[in-house]
Amino acid sequence: MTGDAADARGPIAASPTWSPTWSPAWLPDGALAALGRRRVRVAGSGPLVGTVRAEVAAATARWGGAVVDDEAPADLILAVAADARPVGPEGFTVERSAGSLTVRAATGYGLLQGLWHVVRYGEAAFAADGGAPARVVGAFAPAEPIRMLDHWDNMVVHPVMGQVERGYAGGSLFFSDGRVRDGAADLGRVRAYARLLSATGVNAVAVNNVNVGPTEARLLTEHLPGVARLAEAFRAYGIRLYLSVSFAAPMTVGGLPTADPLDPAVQRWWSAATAAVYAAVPDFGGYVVKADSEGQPGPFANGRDHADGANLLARALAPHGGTVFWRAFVYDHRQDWRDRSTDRARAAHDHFAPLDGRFDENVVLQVKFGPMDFQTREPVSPVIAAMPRTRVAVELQVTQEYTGQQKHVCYLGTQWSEVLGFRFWGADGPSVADVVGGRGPARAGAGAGGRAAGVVGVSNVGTDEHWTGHPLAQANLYAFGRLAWDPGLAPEAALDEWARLTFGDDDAVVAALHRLMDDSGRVYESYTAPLGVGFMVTPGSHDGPSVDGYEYSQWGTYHFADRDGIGVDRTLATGTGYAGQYPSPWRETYESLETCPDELLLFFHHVPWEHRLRSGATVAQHVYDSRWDGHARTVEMIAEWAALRGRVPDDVHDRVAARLVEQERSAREWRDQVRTYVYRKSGVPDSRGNPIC
Ligand code: GCW
Repeated sequence: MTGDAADARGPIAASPTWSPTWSPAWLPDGALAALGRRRVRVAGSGPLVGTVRAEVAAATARWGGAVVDDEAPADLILAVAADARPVGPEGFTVERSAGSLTVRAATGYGLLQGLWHVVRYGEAAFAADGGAPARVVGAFAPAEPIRMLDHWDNMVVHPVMGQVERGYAGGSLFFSDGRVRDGAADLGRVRAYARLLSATGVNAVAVNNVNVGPTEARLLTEHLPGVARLAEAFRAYGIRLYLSVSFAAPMTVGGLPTADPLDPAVQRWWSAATAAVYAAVPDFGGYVVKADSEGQPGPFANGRDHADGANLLARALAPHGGTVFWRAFVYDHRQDWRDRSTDRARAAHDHFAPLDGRFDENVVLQVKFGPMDFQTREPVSPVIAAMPRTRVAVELQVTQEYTGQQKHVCYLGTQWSEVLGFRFWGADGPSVADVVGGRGPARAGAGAGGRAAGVVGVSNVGTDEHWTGHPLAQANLYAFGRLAWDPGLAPEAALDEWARLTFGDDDAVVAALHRLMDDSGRVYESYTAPLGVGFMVTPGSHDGPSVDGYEYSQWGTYHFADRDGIGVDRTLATGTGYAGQYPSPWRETYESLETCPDELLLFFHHVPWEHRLRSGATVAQHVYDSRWDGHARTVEMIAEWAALRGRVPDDVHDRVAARLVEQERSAREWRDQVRTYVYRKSGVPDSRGNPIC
């Protein structure tokens, strides 16, 4: 939801502070120690090979190894080789022979990824047994060509949203006082950020908010020199820069009387503006667009559709090799809550599925993972399955808008892994990761497996010294990149990599982090909105509980609780028909009360309070118990973290400890509000006898 004057909001973003120092996150000095102790040879040329060489030089100087030349024996060889093409432009191979490890890639980018691969395994990369059980040796390539982070950063501080919309980690890394940052310190930090992202596999960033204000609309014009500075910092690590643009820019920036996509003057304006961007940033990635969504301008104003709108920008970008990311988050945000036939969950599919086949090749349709809005639990958006002739990217939310606002520990790798692994056509069919990676089902007119795009995440960073407010939220940023590169990586394995890189190989710390974090998404879910119903949050800020906060509002986010029951009937038989937007078998699975998974029951069905879940508990009792136990778990978490004092840096320990106290308080508030609400509405007692406050 956007800043809407009529929408009451609490405090949102932390004040935009600039920290002159920052946490090394998952690249502390020690992370490069194993490599730094070796004799390393780097072969190849070009800017990214230069980055690899500089990393190796710094690490060997620090840890006593050496950079060696062609003839000398080496423990590690990193080489760009013209014939090393079996793994595509971003991949690399790793071989071991006669005691040395050889990384080969066709490009500097692939070599840089090979370097991070070796860093990630530490000493195990060099172990005589091949680092078993780690898979050090082999051929590696990303499953998803697009691995992008979108920043919702404003240049000026928005009166309601702060500088970073839904940002919980301070101000913007990129902008300050209405300008793009400059100066060595500021750009040095952007470069440090690029380095961290590169080590996760992220290869694209959009630097400004999709809600584009008047100042930000001019990133395309007078702020271009600043954009070029940012692009340069990212370029050193192989990351391409994108801008969010306003569909109305031809009017607001260009002074034209219309933004109609079919108007030749509008088309000329976009072509000229885009050419100017490429003159400043030759490897510019392209545009991200939120159109006809929550008040942003779009093609509907001129009676055009979203294919017309997206293709307008795509054609301006095409001569330069750029791409437009067109968001599918289009719905009626001025709904009447009494109207039960309008279902926000249906909206994206209703708007976009009929347009399949009409988008140009360089359009990527960017679809939020669920049909509503980044809730803790939603079904996977059926739009992803409905567009075989369109390039589709799935959008995840790394920033914790609805998942604890970086005050709660909530490891999101688990959720993303479930989303990316979801199989629309049943267990033997392709997964979401396959579909967005261009490996979908073969369908008439769609090519072998659809078209390739990838994964986009909304970033969770800011100027905070820990980057992410909650230091443990760094794991989400790390896991995002790793799962976008390899969606088959177990979320616990991604967490393990992050924990060992960040805190070193202290098994007690790593084990404690697994205990705290592996299940933290489910713990969060267990004390907040139950069984897929979502949106029981404080309107505006989305922070903390308000069971009916959005119930009688315009936003289309209802749970329909009354004295008899709760949930939204989205069946074909008696509801909004949303379940029918899925292919089989899911349309039948969701349609039936008998087969609908418990965790999504209230998303698809309106049921009596004493309806029995597949687990055997009634809905009311499930809500009572899980909220009670979920809160109890947060009490344990405080003690588990306390035991790590002295084993992790003190500043990290203090910050996490303080936030765990807040998490416990908030979980208690959630527990009490939701339990009380259910009891008051239903009159059903808690059979376990825990107090209703
Ligand atoms: O999740 C909602 C947020 C808005 C955001 C919007 C979107 C950038 O509440 O703050 O606006 O989604 O994704 O466009």
